[in-house]
Amino acid sequence: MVGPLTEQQVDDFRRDGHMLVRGLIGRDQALELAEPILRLLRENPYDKRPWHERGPYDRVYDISGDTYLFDERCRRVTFSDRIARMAAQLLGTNGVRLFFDEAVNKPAPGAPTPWHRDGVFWGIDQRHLGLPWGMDCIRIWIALADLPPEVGGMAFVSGSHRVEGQHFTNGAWGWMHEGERYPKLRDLPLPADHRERAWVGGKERPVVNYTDLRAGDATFHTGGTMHAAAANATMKNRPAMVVCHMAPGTRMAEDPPEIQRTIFAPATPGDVLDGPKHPLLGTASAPSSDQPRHLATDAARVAHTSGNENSD
Ligand SMILES: O=C(O)CCC(=O)C(=O)O
Repeated sequence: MVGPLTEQQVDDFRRDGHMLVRGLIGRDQALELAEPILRLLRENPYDKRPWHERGPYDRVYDISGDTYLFDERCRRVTFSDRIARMAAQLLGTNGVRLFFDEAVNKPAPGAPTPWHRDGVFWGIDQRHLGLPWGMDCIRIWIALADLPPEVGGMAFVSGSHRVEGQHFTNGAWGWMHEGERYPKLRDLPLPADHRERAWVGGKERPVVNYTDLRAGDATFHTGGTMHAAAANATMKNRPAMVVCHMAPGTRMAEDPPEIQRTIFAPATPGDVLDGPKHPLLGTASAPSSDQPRHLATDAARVAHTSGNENSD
């Protein structure tokens, strides 16, 4: 099992805003996880529109949250104290709070994922926490299939998390925002290799495209890191599981995107996000294992299965 991270990994991540961790979970475990992830996406409780009826940006990949409520195997990854501790190392905090988890699949054929930053959609406020500059949430994207070079995982602009604009709260920027602001970035061909560079924030920066991934390999990035992914031109799905962790003390923003208000309920704007949906994981005293502990989130699970989503 990989983890904890070395000091070098932590330093490199804080400089670049992204990293690759080979074998974050076992390959067999990852290949097995593809089944519930793809099933959850087929049954997607949040978006019932058929693929062909979706808008161009919704067709980039299929996505659905709360995998841990759906399958015990997902739950082991979402609540892994071992993985959470790695996120805490990157943030420099004693433990992290689960922000959310997600099933993601780029079907075949699937359009390229445009350049974007995730944090614009999140509606959280961490400015009072004194995190290392450019660090906010840690998003962990785990490949659930072997991905040959022509498919690959995601590409990142190194250092883009340190460029102005990541401490936003209102989600006013759209999917294509970064491409519109940085046309050279929009036109950058993908997959790029390590020699590609992008002009972002008044500076030429390296673009790193992680390719040739095996199931179980994972990329980590922050909410401010610009990233994109190549089209899936193969005949196979490209499933992934995502876990996103935030620093303890993170608040819901005063002006979050509308959808986040629903997701964060019953929390209201300005509240610290420390309810049962956001358990504390990966503290120094937690066992460094993938065995889910009994957490208050079980209350959320019971509420979910009984169809009452607001009672937790
Ligand atoms: O899977 C992809 O193509 C992109 C996913 C993504 O943007 C993310 O997980 O932050």
